Amino acid sequence: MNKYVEKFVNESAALTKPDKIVWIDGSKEQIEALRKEACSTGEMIKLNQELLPDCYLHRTAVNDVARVEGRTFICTEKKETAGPTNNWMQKDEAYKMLKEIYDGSMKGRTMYVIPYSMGAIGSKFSKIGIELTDSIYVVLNMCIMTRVSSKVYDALGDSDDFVKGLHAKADIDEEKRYICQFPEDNTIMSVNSGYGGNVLLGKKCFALRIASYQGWQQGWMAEHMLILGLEKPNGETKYIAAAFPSACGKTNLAMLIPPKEYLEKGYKIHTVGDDIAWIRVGADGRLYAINPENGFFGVAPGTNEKSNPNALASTKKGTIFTNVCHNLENNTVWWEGLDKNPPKKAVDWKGNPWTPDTVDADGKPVKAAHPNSRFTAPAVNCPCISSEFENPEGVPLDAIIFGGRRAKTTPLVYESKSWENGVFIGSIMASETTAAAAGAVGVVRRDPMAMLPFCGYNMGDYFAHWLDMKNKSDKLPKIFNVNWFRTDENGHFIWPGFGDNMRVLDWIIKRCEGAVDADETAIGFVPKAEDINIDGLDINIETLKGLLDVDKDMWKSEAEGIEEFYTKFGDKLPETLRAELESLKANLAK
Ligand code: SAT
Ligand code: MN
Repeated sequence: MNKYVEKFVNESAALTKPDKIVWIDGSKEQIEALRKEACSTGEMIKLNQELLPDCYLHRTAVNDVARVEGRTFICTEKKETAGPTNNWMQKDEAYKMLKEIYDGSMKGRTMYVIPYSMGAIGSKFSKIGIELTDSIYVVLNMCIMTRVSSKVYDALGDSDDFVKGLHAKADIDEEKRYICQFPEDNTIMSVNSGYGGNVLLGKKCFALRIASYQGWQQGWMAEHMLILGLEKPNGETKYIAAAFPSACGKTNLAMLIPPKEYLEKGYKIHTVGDDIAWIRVGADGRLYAINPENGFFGVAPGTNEKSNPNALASTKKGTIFTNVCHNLENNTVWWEGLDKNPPKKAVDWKGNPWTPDTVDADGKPVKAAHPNSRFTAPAVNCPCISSEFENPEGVPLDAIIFGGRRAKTTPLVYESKSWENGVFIGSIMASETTAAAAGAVGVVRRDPMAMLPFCGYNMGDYFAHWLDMKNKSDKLPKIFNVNWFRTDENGHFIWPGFGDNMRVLDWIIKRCEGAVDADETAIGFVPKAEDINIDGLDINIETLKGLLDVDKDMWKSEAEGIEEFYTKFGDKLPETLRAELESLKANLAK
């Protein structure tokens, strides 16, 4: 056994005092035994094995259903390292405070030791983590979301280069819930939660918060991005990475099915990843991306045969459902937006009996599934998974897309004028908040590169790191911004979205190939309306022009918002970005 792993396990066990320690090897037999055990205690429910083989349902505590940004900390020696957008705790103080909470927290429980690899085991891109947890639910989810295997120890050898993650459910006490990242020590400590993003430590805590810090130190990037391959009728595949905040449709875009007109011509979309991209400069100077994950932790509500058939198909075997509705008619699952046949006899996400007529004390309909209920599905289940999914070299990027959820202001698509301008566009991203994080929903907030909750260091340095990629690569992808969410005066979405987003990807690829012209506006290059293919859509060219419109007055107040946001960063804000803002203001004044 690697002596650093041994020391980590021994020290953590001395602190948390579990009754026993179980070493996870990811084998079928071990997984099956854990499923059985979880079902015997009610932690999981075995679903209809004919309709949903190897699928299970789990409910978290009612107070524990989303990431908790207010209780997520970057713990470093100095506050400046964490920067103005992160909660910070001095790291020694954090360790001290946490040790008290962890002390004896696993008494009467089992500690599981999970060896996992983010990225294919042994790939240059990949990184190793060891998560210790007292939750079988976490073990089983990690076995889907990451590569869990004893082979990880072989890849690690006698090195100390792994991320230490310690998770304890403790009492699921909200007041003592902490999700702490120690990027200077490759350490994560998560306590008093049992919900996905807080406890599957390979995901946001490692693959984004710790990895973004590592990338900054080592010259690569960890981003909150899906990765897709767009295959053209001539067989050539272009790769796109796209950053959107949580629950803004990354999984849907990554698994998009092109509209009929495109399918007939031979266009296809291949999914490489739906949430996280690790990006490095390759030997040829291009940017290459891998998806470090091995599964999809997708939002269930709204996923259906029409919106995302590939995601739905991915959930038909070996999937864990969290906080969805339990359909008692046939022991399967249901959620709002799955179909128009809600079960007549069911249990809601809180564990209460539910029918379509169930109302609360105020007479309002009760939701069967939590809006942030999730499926954890193996990537191999996805019908459109890319042949490059396991490629240890990653895929070369042709375009990077930023996108948010904005009812107004931001046009359907525009292209940056340069890499620097593209970084500026990423840095000013704003989006309406969603149920993926605890707190108000629908409030516009700045979320640079969709990394606000996930950047493990000072965001001013993060912007500088993005700009610095220009010194590392002379073949950088083009940068675009999209917004599928513009609404009309009645609050209805104007753009159909989903599969029809292919039409926008088509324009983006054409721009990368220099095949179409565009109009230069104050904010960047906007398509000529006739270059977006709307054949077969209910939208006419005038509506499309409206979607592409850049309203100078709205953008003037946007520029004021950006200016205010930028002041947070003080002298950490790169001069290049300040100059970009000045140039935007000058363009708007013209
Ligand atoms: O809950 S997760 O953080 O894993 C998903 C998300 O919010 O993007
Ligand atoms: Mn995400």
